[in-house]
Amino acid sequence: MEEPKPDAGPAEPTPDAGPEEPPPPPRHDVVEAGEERPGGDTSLTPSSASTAFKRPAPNLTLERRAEFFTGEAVFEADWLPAPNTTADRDGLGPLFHSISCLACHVRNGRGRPPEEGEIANTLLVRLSVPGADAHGGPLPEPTYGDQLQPRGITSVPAEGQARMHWTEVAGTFADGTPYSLAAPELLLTDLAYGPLSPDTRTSARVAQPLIGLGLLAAVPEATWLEWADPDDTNGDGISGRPNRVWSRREGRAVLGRFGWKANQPDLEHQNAAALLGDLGLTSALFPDETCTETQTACLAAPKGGTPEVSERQTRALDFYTHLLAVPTRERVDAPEVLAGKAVFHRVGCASCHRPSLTTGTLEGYPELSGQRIWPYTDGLLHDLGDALADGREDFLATGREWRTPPLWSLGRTRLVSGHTRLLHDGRARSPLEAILWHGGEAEAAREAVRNLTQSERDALRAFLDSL
Ligand code: HEC
Ligand code: HEC
Ligand SMILES: [Ca+2]
Ligand SMILES: [Ca+2]
Ligand SMILES: [Ca+2]
Repeated sequence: MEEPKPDAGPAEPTPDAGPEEPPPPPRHDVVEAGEERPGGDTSLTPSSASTAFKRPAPNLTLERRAEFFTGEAVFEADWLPAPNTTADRDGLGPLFHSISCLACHVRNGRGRPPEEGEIANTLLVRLSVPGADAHGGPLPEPTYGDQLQPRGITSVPAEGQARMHWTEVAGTFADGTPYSLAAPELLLTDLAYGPLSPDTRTSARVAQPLIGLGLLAAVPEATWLEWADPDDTNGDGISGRPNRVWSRREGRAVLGRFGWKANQPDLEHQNAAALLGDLGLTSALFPDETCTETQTACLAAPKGGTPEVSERQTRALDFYTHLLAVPTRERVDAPEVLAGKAVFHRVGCASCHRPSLTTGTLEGYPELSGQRIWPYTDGLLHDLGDALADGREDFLATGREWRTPPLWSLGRTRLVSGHTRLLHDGRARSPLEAILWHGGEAEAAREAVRNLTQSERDALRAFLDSL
């Protein structure tokens, strides 16, 4: 079967044109047009490494830049419990995780898991029990709801704390070089509302980097779906399935695009869900606090308005999260980087981490429309095996499936976030460790990496660092 490929411009190599006419093998050790600007016209060369994820897209007009900074103020605001004299900043909690969005998405980068003995800070825990709600979503745990909130306002006990116990697991590359992976075990302690339901499913997830998200929102659904191969009809061991999740706004199931399991349909839902679950702030889309029936102090606590976050504020926040510039790449033409790019393609990373595509049009966002972008994702869910499984279903995503995360700006993780932790729960300490955790559909790619020589591994690392 012919492998579908969106956006087949002349510069795009043809991966598979069917048995009749075998095309010349595509070359990946050369610079491709535009790849140094992964966000198309929203790309920006950052002037400072630590603010690289905080810049507005350079193709915004001056007026729209002002709206961006209004949204930034909402994103960075420290919220306060109600009632408070600063009425446009109150309503925090009663149960919450952080007092601002920025507290988890530090410098708009990624969170990290707790070290041994620490409590989780920029990692959160989703909870559910088997079954599905009326819209096919996870069924909240009866007492603690769908997320563990580790903090409460004065009169309301925090739900509990998330910690991790780490075990080193030794392995070796085929050339005999040893490596070690840190395997996490999630521990929920200090549970203030009694035991969790015995069949509770948990999913520990770190905060994701926030660049380029509007571009991903602007990718036509058909582009992602062309890459889906749920029954692996082309027999390459890689399936790829879309998630379908509930849109409150549209009142129907739509393609899931955001979150580690593609569990949110769009940035508007993602942001409003974060306001509620992470900060305890109600908005038009999520008007009810997270308190469950048994959390009486939570139910009795004062509110900061109906809803607590105004439409003006959510609109600005949504604007902001759509239009964060994607940093430009460096060293795209360095020989080692190009050698690593060839390895990336040869071992099959690009089957899921699809290098490039073109956005469609997103209403209200001309800056994001028609852009050739290089996110290195197919936007689809993949079974990555037992070791990474959380065993928790999230709409159509099984307990073994995760959405292929974009890899753009991967190499900036340390300078932006101050650490190099990767994967949904931050267990990997480097890109190479992230690869070594891959299993399931990515097992062949992982084994191919285990069989690389030291210099090929170095080249692959140089390529990933150059993104
Ligand atoms: C407790 C830490 C925490 C706080 C606070 C937080 N987030 Fe997040 N954020 C996360 C995690 C974890 C995810 C991944 C969620 C998932 O997979 O279900 C995420 C995902 C996102 C995404 C989607 C990214 C992607 O690539 O799909 C956006 C957008 C986002 N958050 C915006 C916000 C906004 C806006 C706020 C403030 C209202 C906020 N976040 C507050 C932890 C946090
Ligand atoms: C079958 C699809 C698939 C293949 C093949 C694949 N990946 Fe992944 N990759 C994923 C998924 C899904 C995740 C997220 C897993 C998780 O968080 O538990 C991921 C995560 C990653 C991450 C961490 C990203 C982050 O934001 O934390 C890196 C780095 C990565 N992959 C690189 C590679 C490289 C390099 C290769 C080739 C050797 C490769 N992947 C092959 C699907 C794939
Ligand atoms: Ca509230
Ligand atoms: Ca809760
Ligand atoms: Ca396939």
